[in-house]
Amino acid sequence: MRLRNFAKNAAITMLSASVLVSGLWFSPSPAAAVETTAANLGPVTPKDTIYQIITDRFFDGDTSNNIPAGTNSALFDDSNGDGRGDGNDLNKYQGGDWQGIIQKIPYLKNMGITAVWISAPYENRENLVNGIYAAYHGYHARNYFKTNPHYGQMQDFIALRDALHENGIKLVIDFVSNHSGPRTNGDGVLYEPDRDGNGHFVFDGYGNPVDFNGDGKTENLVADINNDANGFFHHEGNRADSQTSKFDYRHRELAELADFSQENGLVIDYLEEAAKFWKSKGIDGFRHDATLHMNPAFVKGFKDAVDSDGGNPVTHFGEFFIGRPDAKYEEYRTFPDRTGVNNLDFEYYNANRQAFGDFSNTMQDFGNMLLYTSSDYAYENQAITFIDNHDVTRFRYIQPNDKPFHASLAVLMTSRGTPNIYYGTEQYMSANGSDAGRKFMQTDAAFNENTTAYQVIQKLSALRKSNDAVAYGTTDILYSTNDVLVFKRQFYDKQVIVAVNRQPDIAATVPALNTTLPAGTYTDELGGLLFGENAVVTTSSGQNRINSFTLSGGEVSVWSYNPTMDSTQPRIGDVVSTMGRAGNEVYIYGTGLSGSVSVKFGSTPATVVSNTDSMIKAIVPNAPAGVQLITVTKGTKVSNTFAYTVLGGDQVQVIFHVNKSTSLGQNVYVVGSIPELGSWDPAKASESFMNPNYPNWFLPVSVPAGTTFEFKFIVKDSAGNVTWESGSNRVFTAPADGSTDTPVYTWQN
Ligand SMILES: [Ca+2]
Ligand SMILES: [Ca+2]
Ligand SMILES: [Ca+2]
Ligand SMILES: [Ca+2]
Repeated sequence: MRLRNFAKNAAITMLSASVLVSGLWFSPSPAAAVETTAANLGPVTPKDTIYQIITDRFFDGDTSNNIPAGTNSALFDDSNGDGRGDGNDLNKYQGGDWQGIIQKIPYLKNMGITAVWISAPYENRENLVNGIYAAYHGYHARNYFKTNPHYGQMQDFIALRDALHENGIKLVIDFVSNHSGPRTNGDGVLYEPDRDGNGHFVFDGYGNPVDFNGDGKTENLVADINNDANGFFHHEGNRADSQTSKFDYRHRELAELADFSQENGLVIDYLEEAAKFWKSKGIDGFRHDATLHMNPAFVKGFKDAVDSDGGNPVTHFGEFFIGRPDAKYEEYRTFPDRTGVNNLDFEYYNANRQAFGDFSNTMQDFGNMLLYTSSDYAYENQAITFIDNHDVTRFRYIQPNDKPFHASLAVLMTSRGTPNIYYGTEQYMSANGSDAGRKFMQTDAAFNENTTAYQVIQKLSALRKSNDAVAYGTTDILYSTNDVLVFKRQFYDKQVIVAVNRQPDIAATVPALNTTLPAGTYTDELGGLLFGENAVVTTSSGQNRINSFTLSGGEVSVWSYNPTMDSTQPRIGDVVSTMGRAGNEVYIYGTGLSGSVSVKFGSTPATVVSNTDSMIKAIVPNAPAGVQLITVTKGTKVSNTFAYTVLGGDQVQVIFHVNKSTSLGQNVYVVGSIPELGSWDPAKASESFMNPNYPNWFLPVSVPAGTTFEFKFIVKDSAGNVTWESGSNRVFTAPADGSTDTPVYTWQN
């Protein structure tokens, strides 16, 4: 089958693969005009507030790149010929760029934004598909090692990085490793820069590709879906809506985009090196596109390869797009545990739309979502929460009424998770549909720093920074009805209570609430911006209470209790990353972490590199592979635990194959002697196999390179009953690099 052919191709071309792997770093250039590599600022944490920018659609800071040299002027929306984007034809480039983001840093910083997520920065196809569609969005990659010239040259990217970092703002880039460009129109191609005699890419002093071999071009074809000699792409065709199996959504095309064969060692190497190239530019994280459509074994190895390069983990979150309810919920829910890549929180998004948007669900339902996701998600505070994005109708269109709109924003900023604000939300940009929502902010809105929405974000991003309850806390629902929700975030003694009424014109009475707040008066953290009032806590018969109070229409009150914590008691609030291998850095956030502390992964001590009261930088020790509980000890006091998955080493893919006839409801799994295969526990076996050519089942699994392991295939039915194959254990050795297929085994009856 195709996968086996791909693996053979990978073996045949091993020589070129090794050149590719070793050949990515920059030619030493004594004339370097800018420092193109740099340390990052640090990963995004739940203390941050992210702002999502479609680079082309934010602000034009450099009109000279609106029609880059050698590109088609028809890609640029400028009917009136003034050299600036008109904001009319949203299928074309509008002129927004990295210089524009630099110019708006004061606007972002004053709003309390501490991280930006920008469009994929590398070159995309330079044509108009069907004469209409430009790749202004960055999702149609052409050359991962060259900037998108509509956004700027590499020196502009470096200038953006430096300007953001100087202002304490982290830089997250969109990254697309599911596909290149459209399969049609001569796209679905990949290019790379010229190489020097040592196989290294050649760049000028600014980091832009140069014509080293003198053929008049600065690029060379790597792969083409229409002449795919090295098996870079799946060739399974576009996925129809009716095709809903795991194989269909992972191997078939998303909107006819050339789908990478993430099981091919050449492709794995190429994409890992591309991501490492951008990491070397000092970015702070990746937002991974279309993770629903990717091979999780690839994602796990890819994320690890990036984090292990230099050993410093950066942020990873991905777009596992689900609806509600959705049969893929379980796969979505466990994706971060299985890959180390967090999710954009589509459960939050859907629940918000239904509770604060069309009111099709109640505030009680919304509160329930906060509770069950807190329990279901392994790392609920690392889920990236949002009320809308570039792929959906803007929330403002769904909810044009200021009061529930602002209430939704206030709840986003105080809920579990790390909030992400879609650009223009703070200016009430509104549109029906995802494409229409990608408006050009420069022509569509003012950059007004006095809007209520802007101030809600500003005040609550400050609270998120100052009170650990918001970033690290648990969630309790104190009271809920159809229209009212009162919830509490708590991290030990630190607490924040949010009371919200979504009805714009109907007041609601909240009965007296028992509370763990000390007696006293708590002022509204929003300063009455959303009609909030003070809360008075009194003690009666030993119980502290907030007396019955009224929430006016659209009222949101936020009350914070933020005592100084006992600095002798270490407490863990968050850890980045949550998966990695021995030798990698790991960042442990919380309180009481300064002074003489020791860190353990299970019972294995870890080296502490540096520490402050709020953060420890440590090194992942050589602990047994699998989930280990991190603890921090200070004197006689031991912290709470935090689960971390230790990888057994560099990850490669083993693609298992087995012939097995099954009955309806049965699926095939593999279980084996190593943690990656569940350590012989069927409950921790692989995910279910795919069977596009039934009864041949297959599944790529990420395992440590070079490991010899024993395994067996099992079948589980829909009730969870397990049937083991008979016979002796099978044995296989993982490859040293990339991926390999097992033989096609036959189930042992
Ligand atoms: Ca114009
Ligand atoms: Ca421009
Ligand atoms: Ca050349
Ligand atoms: Ca795919």
